[in-house]
This record gives sequence, structure tokens and C-alpha cells, in this order.
Amino acid sequence: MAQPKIIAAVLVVTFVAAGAAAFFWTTGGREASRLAKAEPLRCLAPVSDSAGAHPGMVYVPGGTFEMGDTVYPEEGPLRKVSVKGFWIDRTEVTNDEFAAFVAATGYVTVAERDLDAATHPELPPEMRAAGAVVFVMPNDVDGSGNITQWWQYIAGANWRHPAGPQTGLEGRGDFPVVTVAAADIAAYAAWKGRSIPSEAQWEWAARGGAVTKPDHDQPKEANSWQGIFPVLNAGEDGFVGLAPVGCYTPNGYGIYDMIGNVWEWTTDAYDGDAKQRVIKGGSYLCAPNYCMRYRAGARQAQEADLAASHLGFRTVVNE
Ligand SMILES: [Ca+2]
Repeated sequence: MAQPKIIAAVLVVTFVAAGAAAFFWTTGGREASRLAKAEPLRCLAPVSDSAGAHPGMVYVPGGTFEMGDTVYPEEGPLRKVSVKGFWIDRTEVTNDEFAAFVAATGYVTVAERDLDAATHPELPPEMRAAGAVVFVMPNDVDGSGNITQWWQYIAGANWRHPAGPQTGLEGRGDFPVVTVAAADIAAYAAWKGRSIPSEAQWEWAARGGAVTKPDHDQPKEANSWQGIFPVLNAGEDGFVGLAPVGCYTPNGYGIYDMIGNVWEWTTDAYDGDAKQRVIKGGSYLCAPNYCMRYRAGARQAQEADLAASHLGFRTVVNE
């Protein structure tokens, strides 16, 4: 009598395993691309250029706060920091905004220029060709944790072609501009008569005026990653890829998307290394199993001259 039970148990296990495999398969890179096509291209009404002292910006009052967090070692130690009042873009800088800068100035971004072999002898020729680092969602991974399974250096990737030469910006004017390097955003900010936020400014603004200690939960009002990175992207927040700016409830100051969507540049050198900058806020790729950096106090190092498809910025005006 035991045999049918064993057969039934084997069948159940087989069906569950097959179901799980099918689920992983259907939520891999191909399915994510299909889902992304159905997502909205605009969330926020444009701000009139004639409105307010600094159109499109939000005033953040000065204050003193305990900067840092306790999840990853690089976030500590917690320390008291004071910040003066300043204005900050209410959204990440968009493709349309960056395009206006390029149209007015003829600026050519770092990712659009070949690297000089004399200044970058450590790189192979294919890495010196103009391009950027692009996230390409794999259909499966081998479990080694080797990030080259989902990050690829793609020649021809730049702000106009964020995922490589075959991609463009049609209909994506409201998306945050990405694959811009530190020199690019400095040029944009200078053209606007503005600055790039310091890490302290950025983190203070991202707190949104909250006086309570920040929690460590995955936020609901942000574009992050639900599921197992990098193979299972459930898209429960409405987006499997990048979102247009302003799709989620703004923070207490009225600023959108400080957390999630794209990482954002700051002016701070990382650990005193001028070749690396601190980036903040996490991105749509941050998942509980991989990158719990969807928090104001989280931080990461980024090579200043390396453009990436999950990294954008916003500007500030200092008083
Ligand atoms: Ca998402």
C-alpha cells in the first residue's frame, strides 16, 4: 500500500519543482522585458518653468541629524551632522532635461568618448571603447555570485542609448537620465547655475524631515526589486525596470524617488579616494537578498568616470 503513496509523493514533488522552475523561467529576463513594455511612460505633471524661485525644486530647511545607518559596515559610524537649508530638484534629472543641456551646449558625455590607452593601461581594448556598464537580466545564474552574469560593459551604451546601441529614448523623456559620469553631471549643474548635493545634503533631504530612526524594511513607495535578484523580478511595485520620475508618493519635503529607481551621484569622495564618489539611494535593482540599500543612510562607491545604467542624479541650489 505504501507504493502508491510514494509515487504520489514523487509526483507532488515533481509538480512543485516543475512549477517553481516554470515560475523562474517566466520571470527571467525575457519576461521582464515583456512586462516592461506595459508600464507607464509618465507619472508626474510637468512643472511650469515660471513657477517659484527655483522651478522644479523643493526647499529643504537646515538641521542637525544622526547621519549613517547600521546595516552595512560602510554606513557607520553614526555621527551628528549639521546641514544648512538648500533647494533640491524634486525629481531626478530626466532625459528631456539632459537633452536640453546637450542641445544648448553640444556637450559630449564621458560614455560617448573612447578612453585613452595611455591613461587607462589597465583596461583591455574592448573596455576602452566608448560605452557604459549595463544591467542585463539573466534568465538564470550559476550561483557563483559573479556579477558579470548580470552586468555587462556595452560599447555604444550612453545616455541616448541607455541599454546599448539598439535602445533609445523614444517615449522616455520623463525617465531619469542614466549612464552619466561625475564630469557630465558637474557640467550639467554648472550650466544650470547649480551644484551636485553633498552626501550629507542628500541624506538629510532623503530623510524627508522624519524625526524617528529610519527603519530597514524594503520601502513600499519606491521602485526597488521584489523577488530574488537577479533572476526573479516580481515587479510588485509596478515596474520591473526603471520608472519615469515621480511615480511614488513623495517624502515629507515633497521630494520624489530619493530612494530607489536610480542611484544618485553625490560630490563626496569615497573614503578619501578622489577617483571614487559616494552614490546614494539604491536603485530598482536593490532587493532584500542582494542590496538592502533602499535607505537614506546606505551608500556605495562608484568610479567617477564610469557610467552605469542604474545611476542618475539631481541638483541643488545652496543658499
Ligand atoms: Ca521595481
